[in-house]
Amino acid sequence: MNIDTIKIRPANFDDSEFVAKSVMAALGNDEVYAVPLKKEIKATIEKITSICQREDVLYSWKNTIIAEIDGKPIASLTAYDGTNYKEIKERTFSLFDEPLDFDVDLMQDETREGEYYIDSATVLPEYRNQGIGKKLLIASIEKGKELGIPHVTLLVNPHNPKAKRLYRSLGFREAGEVYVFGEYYQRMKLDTTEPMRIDILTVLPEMLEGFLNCSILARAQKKGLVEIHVHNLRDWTLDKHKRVDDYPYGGCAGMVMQCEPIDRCIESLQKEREYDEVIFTTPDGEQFDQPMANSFSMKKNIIILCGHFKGVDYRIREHLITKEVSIGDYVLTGGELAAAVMTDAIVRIIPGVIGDEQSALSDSFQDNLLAPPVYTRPANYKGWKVPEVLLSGHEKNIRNWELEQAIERTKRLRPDLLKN
Ligand code: 6GU
Repeated sequence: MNIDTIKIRPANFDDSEFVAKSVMAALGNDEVYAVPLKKEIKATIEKITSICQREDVLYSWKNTIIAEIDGKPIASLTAYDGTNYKEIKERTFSLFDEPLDFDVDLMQDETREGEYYIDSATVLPEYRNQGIGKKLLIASIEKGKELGIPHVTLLVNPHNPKAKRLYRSLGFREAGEVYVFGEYYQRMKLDTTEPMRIDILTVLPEMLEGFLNCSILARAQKKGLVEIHVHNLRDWTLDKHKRVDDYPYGGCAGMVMQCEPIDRCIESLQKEREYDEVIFTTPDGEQFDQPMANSFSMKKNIIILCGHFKGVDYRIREHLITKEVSIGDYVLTGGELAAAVMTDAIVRIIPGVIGDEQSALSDSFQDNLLAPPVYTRPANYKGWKVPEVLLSGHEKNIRNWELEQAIERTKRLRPDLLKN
């Protein structure tokens, strides 16, 4: 299976049975996927399906998004606005006519106003551990942001460190415990209003300032969608000559950036907030690409240390750096351009940064396809003509043409992208 062929879409009424099974499986009942189904399970599925078909319950198809492959649903996620939670919860549970095996009255509220609450997410057993749940979570976080709800929250079993790590990687942080379904759960919360923050550490801040104060990056900062701070490492040295580098031990050529200014700067930042990643730009790092940009853009706070001269004292890389990244197989004079490239790629996919939400997603590389050609007026310039189909106004033909072009160009120019 290629995870890029997965489509995420809102559920519809006809998905209600799939939603019902997902909700049951999320409560630990994988028997819903057995063939043949046990009679009593079948009856429960039917009952819960009738609940999921309603629009005024927690587990409504309306609150659900679906992941599908070739038109077949393989995973679902149910999430809702926590406003009026109590009332909707009471209605939902009153519809279960069988006794529940936990005491609803002892249950604390799972969510409240101001939260977009991810109630449950379930992937069919044969599709688990392939990143599908993460895709659904990302789509759901986007939806919470679009709805303008300040927090996205969810509960995780405290004994499931893997799930917790996944949520943390998406920006969720621990926010207390709640007692529900007869057990204590860890509450996790993601702030949708606090913008992502990028701190860039460099000995050449001028090199970045122009770039950051232009066009889309400047607008994103003004709109409060991202905060970018540039730190001059010379401000962090205790050396009276403001030196930040020194000769290498062992006597080879070139200079090496010293530990102290870098360590002091990172330490002072980490005192203020938690950082998800401390990135070092270096030609021998892991190659930067679109999936890496996507994953960085889901983080809350990151530090980028720009490499320089011959390199940095290796102890910094051993003790402080969490990821080493290169932007390609060539050597630059410093890491500033690499940091700029990465920052640009990360920021432009933050929702709201590019006016047209669609455009960042329909880019080259987002679906492993190069983008189709685009044209604008006039339709005929010096006899150079725009393809007929684009002037036809026929939406379906135009989308088909674009897809054909994208595939043809990828086959011709970047066949390596189609390999998997
Ligand atoms: Cl991240 N730094 C430098 N100095 N050169 C590079 C690079 C980084 N990526 C490609 N070349």
